[in-house]
Amino acid sequence: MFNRKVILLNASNLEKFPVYPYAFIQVPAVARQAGIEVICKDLLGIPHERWKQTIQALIAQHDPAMILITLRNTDSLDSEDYEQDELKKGDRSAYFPIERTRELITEIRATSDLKIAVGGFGFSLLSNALMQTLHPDFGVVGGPNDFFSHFEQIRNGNPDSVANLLFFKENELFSNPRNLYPPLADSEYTPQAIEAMMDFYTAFPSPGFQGAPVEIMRGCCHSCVFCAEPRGAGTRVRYRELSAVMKDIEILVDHGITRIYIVSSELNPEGNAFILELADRIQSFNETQTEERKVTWYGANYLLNFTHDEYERLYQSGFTGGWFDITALDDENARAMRTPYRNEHLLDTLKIYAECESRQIELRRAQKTAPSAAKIRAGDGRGSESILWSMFLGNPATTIETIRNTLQTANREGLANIFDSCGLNANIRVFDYEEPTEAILDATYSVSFDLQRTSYQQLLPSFAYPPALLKDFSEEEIPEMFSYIAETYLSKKYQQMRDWQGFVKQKATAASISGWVAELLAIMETNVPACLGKASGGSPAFHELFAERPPEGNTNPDASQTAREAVDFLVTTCLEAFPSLFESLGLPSTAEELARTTPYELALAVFSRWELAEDLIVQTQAVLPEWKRDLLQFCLEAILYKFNILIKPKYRQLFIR
Ligand code: B12
Ligand code: SF4
Repeated sequence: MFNRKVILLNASNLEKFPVYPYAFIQVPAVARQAGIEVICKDLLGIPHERWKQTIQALIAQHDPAMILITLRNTDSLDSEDYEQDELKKGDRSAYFPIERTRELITEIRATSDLKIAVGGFGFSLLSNALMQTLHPDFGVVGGPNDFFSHFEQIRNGNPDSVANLLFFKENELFSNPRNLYPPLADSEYTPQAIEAMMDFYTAFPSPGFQGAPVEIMRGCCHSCVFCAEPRGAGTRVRYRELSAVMKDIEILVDHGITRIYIVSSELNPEGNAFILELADRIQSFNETQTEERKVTWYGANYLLNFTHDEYERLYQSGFTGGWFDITALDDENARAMRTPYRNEHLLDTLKIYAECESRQIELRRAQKTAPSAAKIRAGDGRGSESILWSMFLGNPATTIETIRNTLQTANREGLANIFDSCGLNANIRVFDYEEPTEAILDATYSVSFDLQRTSYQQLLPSFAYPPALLKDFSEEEIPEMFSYIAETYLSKKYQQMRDWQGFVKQKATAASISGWVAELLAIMETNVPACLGKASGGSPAFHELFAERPPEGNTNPDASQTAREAVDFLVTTCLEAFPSLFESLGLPSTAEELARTTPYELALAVFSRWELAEDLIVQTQAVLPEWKRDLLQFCLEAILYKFNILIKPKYRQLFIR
């Protein structure tokens, strides 16, 4: 009879974002059912030199029957985490969890003869290759149910019939058939497990506890090219008993945890019924609780399939959001990436999503100003005041046309004017199982442990920018272009980024502006804003705009407003005085037209005539007298700046075929 204890280690935590591995909750829960106790230890923060000592101490204390290792992530999937400059900025080392796990196995082998088994999501994705690289005694793909129920048999050297098990026999790798287990039909959390989880977050407080993970389903019936879920967790969705989910939530609440991180492929891969039922259960639970015991919950991913009423039901129950994996507003791209989104429904559901988010923000604002009705607790996930969306636009199927269609559609549907900000990834992590084409492989680079780029090796972090974009843009230019289009044509973010004082200081002087005002007043009657001070040639606030340093060393809070008013006045008056000049340049020729225009429409107008901003300005050279030409140039630049239009030759194709 063996000691019914095993040790479970993790050397794959991410230093910049420590997460208590959910495997430390789930694996012991499954093992408990087979009467096996699991002692968990995360090696984050323990220097490599002390690993041996740590392992020896654990073995001495617990006398385990085997050592298990969870390999949650193969790497961070984020190319920035493998760039020297980025790492220096964050003062951290590069993240190579496979290598760390290999080192851990070496240390264990040097310390004991115990058998070693490796499992976890990262392991399950690349199990054969990782068996060859890490050479543990056993590997487990997916759920450990059969592993624990046949534990004694495995230890006795008879692993043949154990589902999901990988092992070597005379150096040959065997991989038993896979069983796709459902999530546990009972509660997973224990008071001890909760205590260990919260101790972890006390030790690693940044960014800190983001909610207790609670699984509700496993697997996904869709097959988005860039997603590991169907491969790692299976293509059949297996739901968890809601009573088990609620049992875990209640245990967590009893231990003071009310923020829940729902773990699933998506919240609604096969429809909304299941997640709405969960929402109703949580809502009923919350109704019976005191304010500080009410639960809020969020889920990593959800498909944008909810109606207004359904969102309302989710929010009512304490849902605080999640995110979604759309690639582009372009059906061809969606088809190539096999996402379940098509514009016919996507555009409507994006609008519904934004409307519902916006309503939530308004409600939260109202609640904040009425503290007696306060329903928002610090850190419950309901703090955001922005409406965000994101796209996997840097995907292998992205072409210039994908971007052109996306920008055009976003403008046509008014989406750019709804979202406060937009996130676009510039490249993707490449894996063999995504079956990359030759073109993608040619564009792929891997990063070695010394952060040098090498040819593609899937066990190393490997990334590819969209091959079609690399024909026109360099690897540096793609992220730059993406962040530009995200803030200008896919959201309102550029509006928050305007530095009107900086613009005025760079493009004009106090004298030139006073001169333009005087000339304009000589040819037309108009109301000069107070900041420009009609007769005196500018108010004190106006002159402060041009001061070398802001008074008393602080930025003048009104300066930007003054600068903006001054520019608005000059542009509006100039449009009114010389509409034909703007018309001849193909630009909006009245203040009303300008107010109605969008960055996209302006970019289209500008790119249909000019390749460079300088070319546009050169067109005004013939205008006389000189003051009028200078004012016109100032106004043109102000219009381009206002709408964040960058006229770069390479950007033209994003608007014009
Ligand atoms: C929720 C989630 C998050 C949340 C976590 C919240 C929380 N409090 O736990 C957040 C957003 C914080 C997050 C962060 C990250 N995540 Co994440 N995350 C997930 C998600 C959706 C669920 C993770 C989870 O807990 N699953 C449940 C666990 C227990 O499953 P499991 O590890 O597979 O374990 C099961 C079996 O494998 C087995 N098992 C596990 N270990 C062992 C060991 C042995 C010996 C045995 C026998 C069995 C066994 O038992 C478990 C029960 O069946 C997964 C995808 C998924 N569906 O799993 C991605 C996923 C794991 N994350 C991923 C990544 C990349 C990250 C980040 C690196 C992202 C980043 N750059 O910041 C960080 C890493 C954080 C860290 N410090 O480790 C990737 C990993 C891909 C890869 N190739 O490595 C995944 C697969 C998603 C994806 N994009 O493809 N993540
Ligand atoms: S729908 Fe979501 S979970 Fe399913 S394959 Fe696509 S991205 Fe992955």
